[in-house]
Amino acid sequence: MSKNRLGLLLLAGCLFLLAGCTPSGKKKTEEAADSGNRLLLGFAQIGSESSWRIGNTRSVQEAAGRHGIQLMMSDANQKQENEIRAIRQFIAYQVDVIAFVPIVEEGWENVLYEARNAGIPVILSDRQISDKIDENLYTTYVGADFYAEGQKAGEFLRKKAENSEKETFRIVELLGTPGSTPALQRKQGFHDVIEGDSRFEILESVSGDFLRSKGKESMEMLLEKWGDRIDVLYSHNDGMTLGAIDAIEKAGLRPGKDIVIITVDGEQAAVDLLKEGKINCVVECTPMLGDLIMDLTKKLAAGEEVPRVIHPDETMFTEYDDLSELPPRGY
Ligand code: GZL
Repeated sequence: MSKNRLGLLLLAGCLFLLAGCTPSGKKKTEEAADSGNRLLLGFAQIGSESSWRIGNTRSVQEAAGRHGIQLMMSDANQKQENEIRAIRQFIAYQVDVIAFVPIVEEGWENVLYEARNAGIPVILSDRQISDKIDENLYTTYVGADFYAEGQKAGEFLRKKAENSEKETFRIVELLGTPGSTPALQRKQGFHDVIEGDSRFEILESVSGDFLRSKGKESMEMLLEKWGDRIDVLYSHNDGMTLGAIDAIEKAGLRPGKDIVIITVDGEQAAVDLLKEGKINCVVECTPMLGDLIMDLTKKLAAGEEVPRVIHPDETMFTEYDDLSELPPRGY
């Protein structure tokens, strides 16, 4: 075959793909649904910043295998621009469905318009985008109710106060990634529960970016600044809490006793420390979203209606609970 002819064929193939059609002229989605071919899901993951995130990635990979869905997964290494690039690659490849974890809530309009123009449905996984963005640019959100998680943390602290002779509780807070849904809503939910209650005073809230290393650094700074005036640590994820506990013990203080510790995620390491009395409350946030995402992928590829929001069931583990029968956490 002459070089010119080969070039023309390749160009035609690219044009078909870009037009969102395979040579048969049908949308890949219709073709996949009709012929029973494996659906192709593009999943843009944000990184591996915590055991929670690693568990979330594993959940998606294992569920894709169980559901017979072909998975293209990218790792953004905590950078939004990498996520956006990956979503553009999924669009060019004409995947059947796109799912992604918005690392922060802002900055997604353009790439989501491109996905809609390509006729590819989008699932928000784990975190949400800003409500200032056209809500028609994605089909559904599957993930936690972070505001409720913050409320649970606040309600535990109120119960702790009712069971204590202390009159006042001075609180420091480790925040998750600035501008991310869990950081914004875990903070709001907690503050709304304790607001107006004179027993509680927030000394300072600082970011640990959901990282163990930054959780330790931030807690060292807070201990340096506030010392033994700190009565409570509210930390937005277990990874930062583990780092903070290192700092607390290095300062000669007893986590769970000198400083009440409330944490979110429910990793095995945090539950183990709860059983040891070094943590007082673990609010669960499950990373096991894989099966929910695959169910949604199949429904969207088949053109079925899906709920706008799906929250997995979540609970809380505290020092008042009998944890002897608690099964392994799996992350
Ligand atoms: C919450 C998730 C958060 C976890 C952190 O759903 O987005 O990101 O709480 C993780 O552990 O880094």
